[in-house]
Amino acid sequence: MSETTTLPISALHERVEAIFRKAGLNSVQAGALARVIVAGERDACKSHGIYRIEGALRTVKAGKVKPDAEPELEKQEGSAIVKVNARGGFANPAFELGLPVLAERARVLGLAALVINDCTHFSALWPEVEGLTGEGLAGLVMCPSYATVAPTGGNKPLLGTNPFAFGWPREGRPPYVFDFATSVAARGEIELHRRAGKPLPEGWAIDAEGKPTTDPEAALAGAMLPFGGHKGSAIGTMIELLAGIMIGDLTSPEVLDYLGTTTLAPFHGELIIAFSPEAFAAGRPGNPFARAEVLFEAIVGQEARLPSQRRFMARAKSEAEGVVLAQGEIDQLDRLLAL
Ligand code: NDP
Ligand code: PYC
Repeated sequence: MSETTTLPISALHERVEAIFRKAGLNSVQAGALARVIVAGERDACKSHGIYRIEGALRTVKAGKVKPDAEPELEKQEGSAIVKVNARGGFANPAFELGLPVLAERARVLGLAALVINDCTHFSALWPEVEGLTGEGLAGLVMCPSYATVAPTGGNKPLLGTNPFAFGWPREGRPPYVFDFATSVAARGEIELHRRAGKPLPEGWAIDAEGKPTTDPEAALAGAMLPFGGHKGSAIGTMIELLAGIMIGDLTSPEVLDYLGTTTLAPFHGELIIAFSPEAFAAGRPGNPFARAEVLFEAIVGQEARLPSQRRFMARAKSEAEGVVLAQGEIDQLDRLLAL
């Protein structure tokens, strides 16, 4: 068996934050990045854990993200639209800044949206969703990426892997959360297959000639496919419209034009919509949270699992025992800290 090391979550956070601080990120950026990356490892989401550190650092080095950016809340008293300008920094600190205002507006108005502009976003969306459910709110989160996915019926990269996530709060239990790419798989998964020298499952990608491929290199040079055929293609397009064009930010093809590569983290905007279930259900029979539990019980009653159940189990284990890292990953952290 290969060698592993188990680190307490706080120790891993310290190491990751120190790597970012050493690379010149200010404490706002470094702290928020370390929180999402460590959360990825803690929850066994390898495609958005420490594997993402090098991409973030490459993006800083290429001058495509500002390591010392201070996100700015644009004050619009009473509006349901809360705006945070990331000012060229990462999306995560901008979200942390906007969340309390978003939550307050959603509670007062029944629903509110947080628009983040001018940000670099490389992370999973469930940390944002859990920020909302932690406030007792339901929510939707989405953002473009860069053109790597062919629309159904097409054969060239155009849409992004455009992640889409939803959360519903639950009393005394982890929330109901789903979070996925609108491509068959996240691009990070393709990259992890390439690194491991493993073929892709069929149906994930086409090569540069538009032919189906299971070769990760050919897939990276060709195009990924949307999940669910025309349905995923349409949802991916909706995300380009709402979280790109509608919020006055870049679409996935524009992101690729701007960066000129998919080896750097994408620069665009993000849309987060928060709902107060109590406000929507007011005056109607039944408590929405109690009714939701009936639905969840019926799902689990069929031996189906709820999305994020695997992640919450991994989290409980990591919180009890620490995060297990392969020796290669420990070496990678040491190397990055020594840079
Ligand atoms: P997955 O296909 O791995 O998982 C998607 C969701 O489905 C998860 O909530 C997962 O829960 C759930 N799920 C998986 N299997 C089942 C099952 N059998 N029954 C019920 N639920 C299930 O996600 P992707 O590979 O598509 O995406 C991975 C991550 O990549 C996401 O977090 C996404 O935000 C991120 N991403 C980010 C991008 C960006 O630009 N920032 C772009 C694209 C993706 P569980 O975790 O518990 O397994
Ligand atoms: O995994 O598809 C992905 C991805 C793109 C940008 C960040 N993650």
